[in-house]
Amino acid sequence: SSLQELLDRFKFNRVLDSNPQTKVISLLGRIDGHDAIVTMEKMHFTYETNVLKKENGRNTPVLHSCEDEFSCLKSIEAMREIASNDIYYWGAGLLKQDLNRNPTAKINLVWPATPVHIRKFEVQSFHVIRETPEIYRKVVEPYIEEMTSESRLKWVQNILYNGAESDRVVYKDFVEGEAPKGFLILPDMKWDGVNLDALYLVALVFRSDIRSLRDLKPEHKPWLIEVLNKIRTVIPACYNYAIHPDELRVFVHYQPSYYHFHIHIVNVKHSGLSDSIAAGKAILLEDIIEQLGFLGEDGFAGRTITYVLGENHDLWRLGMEQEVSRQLREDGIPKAPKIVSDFN
Ligand code: M7G
Repeated sequence: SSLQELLDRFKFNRVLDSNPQTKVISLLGRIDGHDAIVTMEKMHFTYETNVLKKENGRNTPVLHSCEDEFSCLKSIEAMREIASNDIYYWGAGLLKQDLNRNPTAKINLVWPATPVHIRKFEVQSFHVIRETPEIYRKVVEPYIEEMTSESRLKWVQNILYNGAESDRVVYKDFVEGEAPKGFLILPDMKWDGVNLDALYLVALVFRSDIRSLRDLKPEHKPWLIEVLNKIRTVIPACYNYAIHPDELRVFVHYQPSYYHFHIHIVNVKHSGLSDSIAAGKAILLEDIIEQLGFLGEDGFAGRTITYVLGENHDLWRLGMEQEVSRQLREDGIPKAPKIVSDFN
């Protein structure tokens, strides 16, 4: 079925999360008897675009920065003034839309959604936890092994080997026989693919021996430097230099949702991305590379990593909850007093 057909059969159940600031809403429902999560996000505005123009007397086209019919004010088709007072005016407007160049919203569907997906989207409480090498081996590594199942990473395999989203791949670096070094870059599911202020790409590596940050060792350092430099060389050129190499936030998540090594590439301007670029989740690739020069031969396997974990994450009930309490006791942090609720 197409996305449109699937959405037509969506039976609403409840709102998982709604955020007026990021203008994102996530709904849980069912399609053909299976759980489905629909996320809708209102799109941001565009103002300028860079286009290649050929000029008289020149052979090579030159890049121009300019407005187009969808640039903020130019796109207003109808206006209703709400009120005015002294030097202040406010109103509501109807903007020109276009399915390709100026869509209204980005719509994501996960179907059939697993309980892991549903819990990830739901409002939850978060905790700052310290993952020591010991707790990693005891609790996290067995979990990661479970989460690298074929079905969970099918989308990654589909992109790398089965041509999924192949028309969207912006860069592919793959030399036969040199698979451990290769990677490809394509638009992330989080990006509408139109608005460069919200540019969000993901680089997937072909090698499958690195499940997360934890598996990175000093021997990977030269390779990571190469990957980062290719990202910074290729991406600005791909987007007509509307974005520069030093305007790319290049980072890795810990914990990630998918345990096949990948790198996030995001416009530095874009900060409204819930926890995607938050301290305690995103680690700059530059910092990872630098640290590999200081960590021993075990690399990140030997380091304590502090991050933010939601209570809905499986790791919370698999042992992180007890670990946090244990650490607080060990650190001598006083227990929070019991708070009696006077609300009724
Ligand atoms: P992560 O750090 O493992 O998870 O990153 P999180 O950021 O979702 O917590 C995985 C990245 O891959 C995310 O930015 C996803 O939006 C993106 N992604 C996930 N899937 C299933 C797809 C997909 O099928 N296609 C593309 N292009 N991106 C995806």
